Amino acid sequence: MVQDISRSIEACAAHYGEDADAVRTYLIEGQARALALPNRGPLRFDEAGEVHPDILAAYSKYGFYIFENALSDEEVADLKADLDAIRANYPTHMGADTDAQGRPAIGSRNKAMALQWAKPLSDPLGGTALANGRHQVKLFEPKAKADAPAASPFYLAGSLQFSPACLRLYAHPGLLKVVETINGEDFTPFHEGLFIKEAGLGAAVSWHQDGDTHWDSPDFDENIHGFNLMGQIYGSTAVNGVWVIPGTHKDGRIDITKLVADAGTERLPQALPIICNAGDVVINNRQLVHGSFANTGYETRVTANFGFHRRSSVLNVKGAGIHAEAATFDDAFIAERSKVMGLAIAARKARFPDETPYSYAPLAAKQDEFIWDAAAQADLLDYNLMDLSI
Ligand SMILES: O=C(O)CCC(=O)C(=O)O
Ligand SMILES: [Fe+2]
Repeated sequence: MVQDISRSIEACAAHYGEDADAVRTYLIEGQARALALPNRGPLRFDEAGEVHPDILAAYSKYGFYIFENALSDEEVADLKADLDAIRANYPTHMGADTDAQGRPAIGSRNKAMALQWAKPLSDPLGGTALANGRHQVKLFEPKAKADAPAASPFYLAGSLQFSPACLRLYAHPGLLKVVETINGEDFTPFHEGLFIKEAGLGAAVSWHQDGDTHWDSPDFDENIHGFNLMGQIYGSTAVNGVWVIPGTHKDGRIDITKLVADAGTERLPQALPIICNAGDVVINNRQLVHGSFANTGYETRVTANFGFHRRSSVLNVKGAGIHAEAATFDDAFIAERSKVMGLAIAARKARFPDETPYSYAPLAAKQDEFIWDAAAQADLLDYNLMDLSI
């Protein structure tokens, strides 16, 4: 069952003046092309407990795959409740230290990157040098309603410290089996965050590819910059969702300015939207050309992103410095950052005691030492200073 977003498609098209018909057609046709691709379905394993080869083949071919209903209703409800608490703890305005109840606001104690704001419906990254200039073109910025705030939260980095439900999601055993299959059992963390695209406010993320360090590596391949898992808390649509160009994760670095110039429009004809219901989780290759338009529709999207790398992609590599200050990731650095996985497994076990926990090979001998409680959650403060940004 796909959400009916006809009203949002109309609302979106109405922002584009003489391009309204083109926008409407792009959204409707993109949605149809996305739903026709054979890269969605439940998490499936064969008799030996291995990830079903059809999933791996489709992921490799298209660069993304949608695990439908990967999250239980209970898990989605936990994520929504945490998100409500996070919203209630937003600073009263950008730069404020306290929330509406006078409490220290989310992010006010952090040294690391935490809550990021954007002007409603803007494209804050496109055409700028931010994130090493990876967002090459600036997207159209629709006009927000007159009563919209000057800025609204659009990204929360280091999300595992702010949300026990996100921490537990990080240890989802079926998803981690997929991670292990693609990146090896000694896989490593990358970075976690929430993309917040509130209805009528959410900013755009211009077309880009995520990787930074390994494009010219002699060992370059489709998996060298890792992938993100994208847990959908409310669902994801043609209007509010991420659009991707399938297969581009194999092509190396792409001149996006030229793609847009050749197409004569920012609505890249090769792209299609990732369409999900709440509780679906996407695996998205970081090398895919991807981006999202401003959310002019009536549905909010919040994506719980959590990414992973192959150990060989980060070990003794100097980081890109995008998600955290550039450091060289030696064994000890990676081991320290990976402790979050041990804590996440413990947190998940406490909440879902009947589930068989994931066994993370690098910590298997030490897993019992991880105890999740409020103090352990608080100790995560600024854990993302050690993100493995490549
Ligand atoms: O969620 C979005 O709108 C952008 C996602 C993205 O760029 C990413 O996950 O790397
Ligand atoms: Fe991205």
